[in-house]
Amino acid sequence: MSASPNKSVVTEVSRDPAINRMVQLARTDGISTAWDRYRGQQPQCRFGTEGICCRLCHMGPCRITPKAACGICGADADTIVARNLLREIAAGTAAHSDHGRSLVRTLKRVSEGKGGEYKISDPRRLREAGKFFEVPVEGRTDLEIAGALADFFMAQFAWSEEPNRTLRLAPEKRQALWKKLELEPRGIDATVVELLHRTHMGVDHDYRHLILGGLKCSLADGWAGSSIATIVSDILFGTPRPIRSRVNLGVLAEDKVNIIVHGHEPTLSEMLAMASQDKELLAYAGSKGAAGINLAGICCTANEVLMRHGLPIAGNFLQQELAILTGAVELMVIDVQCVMPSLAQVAKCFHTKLVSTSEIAQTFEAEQITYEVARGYEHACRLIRTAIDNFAFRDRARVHIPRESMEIVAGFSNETIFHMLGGRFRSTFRPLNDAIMDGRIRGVAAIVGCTNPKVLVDTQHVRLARELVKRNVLVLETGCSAIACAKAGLLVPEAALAEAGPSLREVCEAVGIPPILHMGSCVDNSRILLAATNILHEGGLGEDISDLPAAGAAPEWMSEKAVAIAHYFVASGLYVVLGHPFFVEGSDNVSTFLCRELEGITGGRFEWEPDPVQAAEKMLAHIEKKRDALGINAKKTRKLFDMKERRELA
Ligand code: XCC
Ligand code: SF4
Repeated sequence: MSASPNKSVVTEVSRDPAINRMVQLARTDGISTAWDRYRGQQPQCRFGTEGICCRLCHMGPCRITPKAACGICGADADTIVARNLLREIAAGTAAHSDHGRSLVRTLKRVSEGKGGEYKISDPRRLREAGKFFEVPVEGRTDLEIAGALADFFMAQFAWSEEPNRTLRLAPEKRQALWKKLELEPRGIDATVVELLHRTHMGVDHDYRHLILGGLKCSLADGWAGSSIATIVSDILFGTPRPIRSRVNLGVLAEDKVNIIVHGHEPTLSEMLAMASQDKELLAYAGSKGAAGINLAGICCTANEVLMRHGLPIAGNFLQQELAILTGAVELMVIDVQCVMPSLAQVAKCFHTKLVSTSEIAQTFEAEQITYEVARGYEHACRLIRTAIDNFAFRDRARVHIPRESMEIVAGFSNETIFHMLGGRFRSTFRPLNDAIMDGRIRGVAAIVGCTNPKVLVDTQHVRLARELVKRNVLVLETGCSAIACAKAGLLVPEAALAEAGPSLREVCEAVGIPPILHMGSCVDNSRILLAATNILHEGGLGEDISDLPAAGAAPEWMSEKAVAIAHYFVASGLYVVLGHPFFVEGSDNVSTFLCRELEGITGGRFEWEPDPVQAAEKMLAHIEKKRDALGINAKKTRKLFDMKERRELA
């Protein structure tokens, strides 16, 4: 590859020894990884970092410099920075939502009896969703409801005079605010298109107006595209329940055929999970000298199959190249998002086969298959056979599987939390609300998002989570953040309890939930939005998400999807701390708008804070501010009555 690794440099790139060792091994072998290429990019472009390079038309590209305060068309730093940010939100929203759409297509196929081995795994969730979205359910079969619900969800993508109906998942007061601010998206695709239109040369120029447009688009992600993805995944593949598994590169097995699923859409991986249990295939693997078939995940596909099947996770985003570097991966199946194009180069150095399975995603030198829902199981079996056949080509002398692997408990959907908190008789969030109200739990924090070679990988996630639970804040996690904390042992309930503040610990032990809850993949950030809504509906903690003693954070984020997520959290009224800013620092006005002024508009705002301890302090300060506003911090002083008062009371 272009940036050749420097063999002599030994540096720690992560808190995870498995990562450090594999990166070192790559350097010794002369194979470049993201960290080498990161070094090759130094110094990174200042214009890009500050967001003040515009190439939205071909009079440009234009850059804002001390000599040139405007581009050729007259766009200033504020306009340029805001437009660039919006295009990221549009791309992030598009990615999550297209993932949602592909699941809806599968649901539709199933309803028509053309879904192959796919089925309705959670009919209860199907009926609940049908009822909620006013799709008739009475007297209809599951498949009829599934067809109607798929049509309803599909209609959410197209432009409509009506705001997206899925916004009704949000608390009423929030919906009213969106209406007042004209932030309601009217069709997911239409809103993405609108954003691209607005940011075309010569359209929308006022940075405030632009950013509000960005917030509207982000709502089409969180409360529409991503929510649809989560709901349909639950219907098709089952609503997650607590499940135990293991995480980190050490889950790869020296004596088994190792297959990695990497990417985001859970459709094919579901079939692979099923096919990996197939007796014939297991026997075939045995005939080739393998002790079994070991399916493990990377990135959010990993989270999906972990949440539903307890399949092990080989690692998060920056471990994708390292997994192949173990020399023990027979097959890596990739689909969409966060899949590095470098994988083909790394795979070429080993026997690993790389197969791309999405019609929209081709990687040079990876084999391409055209995935069809109706033939999903057949595809999966064929892929597993390919992997088994490849086992013989593994070079045993080059196998280096790090021994690190940690236990993990995941699978905390809202349905599960309801159930766990409610105990035997009634599903309810009440015990959680009570604990927040009486201060044993100070509040709730979401830690989400990617890992990034700009920082010591995983470290910010882990330290932030530790700092928060220590301060008696309940932590919700998704995506690569959850995997980072899992590798550090924080998703083992007993270990996390040991690190939790005494009152958080007491509540968690009493109701039987861990202090850090793994809620799923990145589209499952919609579960976090719903958790906030559920807490509000339970009562006693205000009427809107912005009233809640809650905050969000993405300490190591890198993707455009993370940009969209951060915006829909803020548009939903949450305070969001990012480990590094968006590419907006070239405009003080845009930065001030995002980090200060937005609070007066949506009730949420951004903060940039690279230090995890400071980030925890800031999140806690915000949480305490909200608690004060709710009046739940007021000390309940016991009133002592004198005799006269007692008589009056009687
Ligand atoms: Fe990708 Fe979802 Fe980021 Fe991880 S957290 S690097 S987006 S896999 Ni979503
Ligand atoms: Fe330059 Fe304006 Fe064209 Fe951007 S839109 S490249 S600032 S002329």
